[in-house]
Amino acid sequence: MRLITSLTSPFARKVRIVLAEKNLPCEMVVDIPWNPDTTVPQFNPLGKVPVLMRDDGSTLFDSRVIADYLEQLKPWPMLVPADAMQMIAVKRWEALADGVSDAAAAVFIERKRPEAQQSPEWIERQLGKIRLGLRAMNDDLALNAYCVNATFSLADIAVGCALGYLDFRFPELGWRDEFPGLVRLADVLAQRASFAATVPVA
Ligand SMILES: N[C@@H](CCC(=O)N[C@@H](CS)C(=O)NCC(=O)O)C(=O)O
Repeated sequence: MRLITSLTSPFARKVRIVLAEKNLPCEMVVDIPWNPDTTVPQFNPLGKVPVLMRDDGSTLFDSRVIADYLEQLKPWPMLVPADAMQMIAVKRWEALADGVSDAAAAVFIERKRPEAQQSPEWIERQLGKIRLGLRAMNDDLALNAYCVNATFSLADIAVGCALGYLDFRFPELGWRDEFPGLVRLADVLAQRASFAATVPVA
């Protein structure tokens, strides 16, 4: 297997962490989808990373599909619970955390445009999603050790990647000052080898 990835994408990081947690061998191919010479659209018509290339030449995207595929490929250690309702809970967390990552990535890209073309209203709308998303995650986590059923899962991976992306691109947001539950979770996750090995780098 090969993973087309960037070293900054929170979605690609999610998949890289799942691969590491499951100890699945996978070649990393770094490709920045924004570069003019990117090959990503050859493998994903949407032009986004991550893309998983299977050994039979077929490709999988996006990160949620890839994570689900890897769970089927190697169910242990289990990152998505077998129980249907717990599985839905994990996927809901993943959707929320990925939504925060989506909004953050959108702001980052918008701010790279010439200043005169940027829309402050649109940026504020995305920042609102980040703020409310963080609040919802912090409230839902409450005093629990992990997001779902006190057990490390794909939900924690998605949340950790969203928080890591905010630390990387938006340190000025200061989310750590406001959301103590998320700080506690992020600090626990940072100790895992899979998280330490995939910290975003420019
Ligand atoms: N929903 C997708 C989102 C992937 C995504 O937005 N990737 C960004 C990097 S963070 C990307 O490749 N953007 C390039 C583009 O939008 O053209 C997933 O979960 O894989």
